[in-house]
Amino acid sequence: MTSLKKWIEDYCPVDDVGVKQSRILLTGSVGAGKSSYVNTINSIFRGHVTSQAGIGSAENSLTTIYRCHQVRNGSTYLKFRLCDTPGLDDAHGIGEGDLEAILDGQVPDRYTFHPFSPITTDNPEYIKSPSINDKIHCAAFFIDGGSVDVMNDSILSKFKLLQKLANQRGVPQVILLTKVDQIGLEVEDNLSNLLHSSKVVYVVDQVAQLTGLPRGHVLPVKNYEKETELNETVDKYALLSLEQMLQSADDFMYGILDA
Ligand SMILES: Nc1nc2c(ncn2[C@@H]2O[C@H](COP(=O)(O)OP(=O)(O)O)[C@@H](O)[C@H]2O)c(=O)[nH]1
Ligand SMILES: [Mg+2]
Repeated sequence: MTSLKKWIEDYCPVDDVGVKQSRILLTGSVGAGKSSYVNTINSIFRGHVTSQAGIGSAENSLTTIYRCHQVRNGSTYLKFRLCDTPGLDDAHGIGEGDLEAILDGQVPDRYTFHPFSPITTDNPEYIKSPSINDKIHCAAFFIDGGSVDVMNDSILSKFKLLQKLANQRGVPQVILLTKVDQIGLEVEDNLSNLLHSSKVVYVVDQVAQLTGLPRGHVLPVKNYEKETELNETVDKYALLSLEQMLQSADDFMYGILDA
């Protein structure tokens, strides 16, 4: 655990590519736990449970602002950003146009999305000539593991959209399977056995099969939501998922170097 945390503290994007901080896109369904994930990662490096990204099922889930969160580690910032979106949703989220612009680094931090009207090139905020530093280097699609019907058709079609756009750009994808504490009752009682719980393994397999991603790209996590103190198991799975996403971001950059 401490070595995992240390790895992330020491993490730097691949040399010679010109990326200062790797950018991880957080997308998926509204309410799947994207903002809570930002808070979870923040909490781990702050050393106590904290809340920075707007979370919640009421007005905050309907947040329409793009935020590229930095994570503070003492007096410095870690070398990645967690780019939080409202999620892919016809009514409250963003659509294909905004998603493409985000992947390409054309949407600035703190941009306010407008449902049904994606950012356009004539928008003064639109980043016309994004550098590699502005682009997304790894895309995480969040799925609520606690919902009974984990992968309904609508979620699957949103994932397929992300997959299509990310593949066109060579951006690696992972799935973050959140709320694993809600998959089975006994899991909540025994968080430390989370990964080995057959119910979680079953859902991971199911999601991998439906999306066509390798099982190792479906990452189970439990976010801090009601806790007031840090928990080793929560930290471990959150850090494992982050490590994997940063390694994927590096793969993307090596791909550019080797092209
Ligand atoms: N039990 C449980 N609840 C969670 C978890 N992650 C998020 N939540 C709750 O799910 C709701 C939506 O979370 P939020 O982070 O706002 O979702 P977002 O729309 O994807 O940003 C909030 O009430 C969170 O407290 C988790 O891992 N377990
Ligand atoms: Mg959110």
